[in-house]
Amino acid sequence: MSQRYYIVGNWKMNGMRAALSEARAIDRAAQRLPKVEVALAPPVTLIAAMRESLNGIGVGAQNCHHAEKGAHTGDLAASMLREGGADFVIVGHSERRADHNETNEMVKAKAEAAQGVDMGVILCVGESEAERDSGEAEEIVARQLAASLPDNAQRLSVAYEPIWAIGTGRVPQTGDVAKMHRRLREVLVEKYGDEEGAEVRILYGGSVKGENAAELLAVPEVGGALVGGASLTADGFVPIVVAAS
Ligand code: G2H
Repeated sequence: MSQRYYIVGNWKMNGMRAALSEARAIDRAAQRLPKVEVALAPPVTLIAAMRESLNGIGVGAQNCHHAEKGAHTGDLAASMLREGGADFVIVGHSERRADHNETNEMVKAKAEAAQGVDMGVILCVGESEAERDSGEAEEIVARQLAASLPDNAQRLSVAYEPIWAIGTGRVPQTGDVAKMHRRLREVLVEKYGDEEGAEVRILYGGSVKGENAAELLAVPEVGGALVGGASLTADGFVPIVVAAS
């Protein structure tokens, strides 16, 4: 298993050029903390500018189309994102599953498209509040993951993001995070085998902040964090990177 925590900021639909100063401050801090792998996924409009001005952190995209090219107005192929400066893609975020009706099959195809042009993939899964209340969350998310996984584990990370914890300030009990990550590890090992299945990092996402990062990162099988709101400023994000160092 990789020793370094992977801390990724998902800027969602936030950030104009003025926000590049925050990215630069995050980059400077990350260069002082080489034990942590840090990355940002800004809106597409900022990918190239970040790639040019940042040295110590990865830059990625928040989505890609599954096709290589063609008549898909407004979409972007993984190869285009890569040429534009992205070295990984987030796929299957619950906001895209909800806003764009993305299915597990589509998420799998997007992950494979990104791997096909040698990009990293962060594949998101997570349960709704009703699914959590049903007492079946682990099995529901395990099935979602199994159906979304690409055929190989090349440059793959998984992000477990309970939907009810996203942007709400609520986080699961660490015991529940541990149970879920353990179950997702089983799915990965079943799919890719003992060795490759153990290498895939499983990030936690959902209201991660400087104040709760150390506790969440200490949970067994948590290999990093996917951070939304708190990643938009250096003041919010750097303490999370420090907690991972
Ligand atoms: C979950 C997370 C980032 P936030 O979506 O992927 O967002 O940290 O704002 O809950």
